[in-house]
Amino acid sequence: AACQHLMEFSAETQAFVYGMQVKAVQRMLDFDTLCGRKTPSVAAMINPTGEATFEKFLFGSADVLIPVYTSLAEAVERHGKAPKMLVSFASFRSVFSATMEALQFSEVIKSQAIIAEGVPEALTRRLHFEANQRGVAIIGPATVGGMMPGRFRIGNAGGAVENLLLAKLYRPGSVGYTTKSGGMSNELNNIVALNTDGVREGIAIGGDRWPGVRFLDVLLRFEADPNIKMMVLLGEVGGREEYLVAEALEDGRLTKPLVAWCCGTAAEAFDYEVQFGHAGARARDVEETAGAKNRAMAKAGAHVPRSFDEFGDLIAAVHKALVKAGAIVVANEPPVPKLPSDYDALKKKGLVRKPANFVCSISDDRGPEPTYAGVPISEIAKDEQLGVGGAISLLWFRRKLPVYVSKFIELCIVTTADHGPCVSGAHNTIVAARAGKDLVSSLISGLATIGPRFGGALDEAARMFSEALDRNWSPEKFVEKCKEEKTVIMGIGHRVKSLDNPDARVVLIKEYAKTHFPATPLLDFALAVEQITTKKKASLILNVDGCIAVCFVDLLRGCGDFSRSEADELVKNGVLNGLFVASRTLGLVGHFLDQRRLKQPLYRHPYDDVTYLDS
Ligand code: Q5B
Repeated sequence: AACQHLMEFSAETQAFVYGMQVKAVQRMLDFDTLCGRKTPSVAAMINPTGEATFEKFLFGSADVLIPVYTSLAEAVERHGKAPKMLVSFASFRSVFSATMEALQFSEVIKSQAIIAEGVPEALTRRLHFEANQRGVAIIGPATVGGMMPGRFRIGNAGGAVENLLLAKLYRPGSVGYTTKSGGMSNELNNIVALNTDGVREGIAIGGDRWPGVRFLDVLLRFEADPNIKMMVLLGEVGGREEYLVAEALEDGRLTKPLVAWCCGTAAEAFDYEVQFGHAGARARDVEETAGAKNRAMAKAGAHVPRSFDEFGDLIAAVHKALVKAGAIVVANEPPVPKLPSDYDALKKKGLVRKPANFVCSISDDRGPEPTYAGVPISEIAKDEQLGVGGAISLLWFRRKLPVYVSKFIELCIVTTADHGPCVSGAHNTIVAARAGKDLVSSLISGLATIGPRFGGALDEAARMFSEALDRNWSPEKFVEKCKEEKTVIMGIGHRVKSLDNPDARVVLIKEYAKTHFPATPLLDFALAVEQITTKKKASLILNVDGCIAVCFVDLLRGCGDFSRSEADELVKNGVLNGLFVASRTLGLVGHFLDQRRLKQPLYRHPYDDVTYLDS
């Protein structure tokens, strides 16, 4: 009965694909391209656990959007009454309910292919009963589906594009075949292509004991199809399907030449039952052995070879006789169609190249774990000496630096991470947070204040002091020159810190440099400048920006890991301000979280704190 339910497949037939099997859908569309189909063979995908959306695929070399629905009901409602096949990738756990749901739409979904393996036999039999009641054909479970060359491909049937081309599945032949699984149908695609004018239709009924559409159903369908001139059956040990075929040969329901073979004859060499790969591939009695079934089919009139080795030759002989008798007229071979190659696949084979748009020399996440300057993060994490300073060394300087250098970086980060709520950066972050802005916006608002007056004086301080030292200027001459040019000395001066109220951060940084650095010529020069500027005003101290800047130049120049030009280039490129940005980010995030925690309302500046000049 299932035979008459199995729908006709044309080059207009479309499927609903149940489950987000994007690779299978792309394979179906690639097959469409090879066959010259005008419309994609997939109408829609069903993703019951996801969201209604569109999924982008390639149809030939063009992009197509295939709709994704969350229910079959919606797919059926949106796609009209034209019959559809359901290619169901529902798992063995959900396939029963998915199939039952699909049976409610039997006026549209005429056939279903169930790919899942491991569906409980009791549920399978119930599904087949219900499907028969509603006139729906089910191929499977545990099947790859089937192949209708030149017209329609069910899911992954036929395998990779190379196989489709080698087996000429892009155009129809005169042979109808049926078998059990994907592997066996691939074998048949190849054998039939090598020995005949090709496959007209191939259906894999599935490897379970209780298939929906059965061998006889498929062969009766072939019998009724005038385009199919000969039939091929590749069965296997286990089950009794082949006896139904033998009966139909004997009583005349099957008249077309049938070449048949049951695999698993080797099982008879064992004195115990052998279970092959498919759930149904086990002989429960002598009649279910491959040998017995081969003998029964041969007796009934099928062409049965002596062994699988002769299967192809026998198919060729039967085909040749049909050609000779004029029953098969071999068509002219059309040109082999071309499928545009995927860039990724060609690249893998080394057949295409293109210059990259980006270059990166600090990190790589393509391997099993990310690397910073080639060092795996597990190694960085394990090395107690490296820490945050070590990670910064690798990412900013692309090398492991001595421990005293990474510890100095950490000291700079720790000491400048925050300087209270009143400084420009924290203030802006707080105001933005209180205006209801999110973390990133509030952080950006604070970071944006870092500049020549606040926190962003490091690079320029390094440049000014080094230039003076490199020109052998005395501290006095340097201060004099700046005065003449009416330039403020970057790294000098502080709003609240002074000789009387020294900056503890500067003390710590100076001490560290003096203790650990090989030499501190620029720090010494800057301290001599401070002696002069503080004579003018006690607040014109070497500030935290200036102190870090000159110490870092001493470090880059003196640690032995950088050439002089590398050291100069790093400063020129902005590494020192980067240090302040990195550290202050910690504090600004803290201020944002603090405001959120304290549920602070919108800030409005008081009128009495503004001098209005227009009144
Ligand atoms: N005078 C920092 O100014 C500040 C002079 C100078 C020569 C100088 C000012 C300055 C250079 C930039 C710099 C980093 C704007 C500072 C930081 C991080 C922070 C912040 C925090 C944190 C302070 C009074 C008199 C005037 C000026 C003269 C001033 N600076 N002369 N060279 N560098 N420095 N920025 O206090 O004759 O009376 O007209 O621009 O290094 O941002 O904690 O707050 O961690 O968050 O407003 O530490 O020094 O001084 O402008 O009233 O000047 O001194 O020409 O002379 P003040 P002003 P005169 S660290």
